[in-house]
Amino acid sequence: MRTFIYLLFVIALFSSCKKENKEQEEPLFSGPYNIVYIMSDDHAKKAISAYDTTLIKTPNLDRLAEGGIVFNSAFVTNALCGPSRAVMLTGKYSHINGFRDNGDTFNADQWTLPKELQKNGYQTAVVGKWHLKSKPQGFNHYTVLIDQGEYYNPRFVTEADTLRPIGYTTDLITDKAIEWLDTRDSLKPFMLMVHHKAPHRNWMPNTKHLSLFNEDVPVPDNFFDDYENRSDAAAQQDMRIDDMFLSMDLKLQPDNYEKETGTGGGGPNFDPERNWKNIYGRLTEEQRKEWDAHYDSIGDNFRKSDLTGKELSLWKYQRYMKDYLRSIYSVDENVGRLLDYLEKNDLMESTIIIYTSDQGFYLGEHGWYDKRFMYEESFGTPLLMHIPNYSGPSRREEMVMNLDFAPTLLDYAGVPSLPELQGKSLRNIIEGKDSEWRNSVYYHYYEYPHGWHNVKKHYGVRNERYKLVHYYNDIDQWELFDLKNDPNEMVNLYDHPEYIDMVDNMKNELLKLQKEYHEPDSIVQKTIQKTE
Ligand code: SGN
Ligand code: CA
Repeated sequence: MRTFIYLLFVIALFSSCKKENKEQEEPLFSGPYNIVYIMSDDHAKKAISAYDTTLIKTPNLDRLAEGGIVFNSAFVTNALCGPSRAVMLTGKYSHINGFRDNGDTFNADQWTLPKELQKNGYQTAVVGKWHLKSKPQGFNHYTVLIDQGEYYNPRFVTEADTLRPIGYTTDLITDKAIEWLDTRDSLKPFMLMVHHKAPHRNWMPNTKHLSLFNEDVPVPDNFFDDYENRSDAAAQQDMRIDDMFLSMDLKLQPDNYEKETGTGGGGPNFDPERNWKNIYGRLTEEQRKEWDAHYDSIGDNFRKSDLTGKELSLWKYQRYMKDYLRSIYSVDENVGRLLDYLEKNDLMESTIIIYTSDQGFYLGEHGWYDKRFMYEESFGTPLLMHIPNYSGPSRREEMVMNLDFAPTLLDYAGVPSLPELQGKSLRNIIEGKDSEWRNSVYYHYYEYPHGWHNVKKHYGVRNERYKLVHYYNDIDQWELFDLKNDPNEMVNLYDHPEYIDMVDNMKNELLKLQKEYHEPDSIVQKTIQKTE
């Protein structure tokens, strides 16, 4: 039945284009929409020119945003890969969907968006990073990377096979996505999820882009943060650019330096040099030649320059940023390839396109890389949407979340939402139907003390102006920030006498959200104890 309705819509759309007399035009395509959901890994908003033109030009992402919507205040519920993906698939917070940190295994038997769409006549496919451990369910087709995946010559698993194509992963993921689009049943609506590995650590660009970004990149004002006036959690993380590995992060070879010095966030048993040897060893001879042609001289210069102290930190920052931006260049190029395909195949008028990241990332703010914290850089995430025939405002300020993706896409698919979904359909904002959008967002991060980077467990609430965070477990400290006067979150106002009432207000809001989202009592109690 759905197929039939879809076919009618397609016919209606086609005939509407042919008619000369405007008054007799059929209504524009109104669904069920196709969905192309593109998600990269660790892409900071600041590295998309639709948000900020300082670091990089991303013409294809901007092209997606043009005529569409740029969400300026999009957030994740838990700034880590697996948890974010699980939220997207289920429309529920980590404590409900059961996937709290990257050490968990996703319970794939639970309700998910692709299963629901499939049930309602959609064809579904996912290509790229998966990282949920259990086998994908609810997809007519999947080609996914194993675990984190590799930047070059990656291993993919499909429902039938293991593949190991030669090439650069961002290109290959797009190839596979286009192959699927080409072979799908074109009479049915579809949802295609394209999950890039890039620009995840260790930021390996395509060799053809190694010559880009040779100018130095501006250094954030708080790069040399001393973490004063913050909770101890900020000082005790292990994600400083200063502590990056010379080998796997900065791509030096062992003869370029005396000894590896970084801590790199992986704990004492992680062996960066062995890891780098494996990664580098995966390159084909030809790839290695192109790689070395670029990095050999960087290594030679590094050895000769004998950098120390701040100079060394800044050298690391520049090395990191250049590889990060080059990796994004390829993501942008490949988004362009996909858009070209959709345009050539007349799919733009019937397809919702989303570009987002599994969370934001630090590009030197507080001296950091990685994510996890509820500070703006990682809590925030890019969100660009193409909606066919959209003519509303191109920027939206409402606080939206990755929690909202499932309800939004159900809405555009014409499938009723489920009461247990915890997000809201963005269509309400997009079509101006909801004057009562949420005015605060709730966050909860769990991966501690296991996992990477030593970021303490915390939860918090943010409204338009203020943010309250509680670090717990082996610490019991709070932070309050005024985002208007202190956008870089450098001054914790929690103990400031002038903010006693504000702290109270924010705690009440926090409690309200914890109850609304059904946090377990053990968590709610941690807030209540502090409220009395
Ligand atoms: C890897 C990285 C970490 C990163 C986690 C989680 N180390 O373990 O730096 O925080 O992934 O990232 S690496 O040596 O493998 O690069 S996530 O995006 O998958 O959550
Ligand atoms: Ca990520």
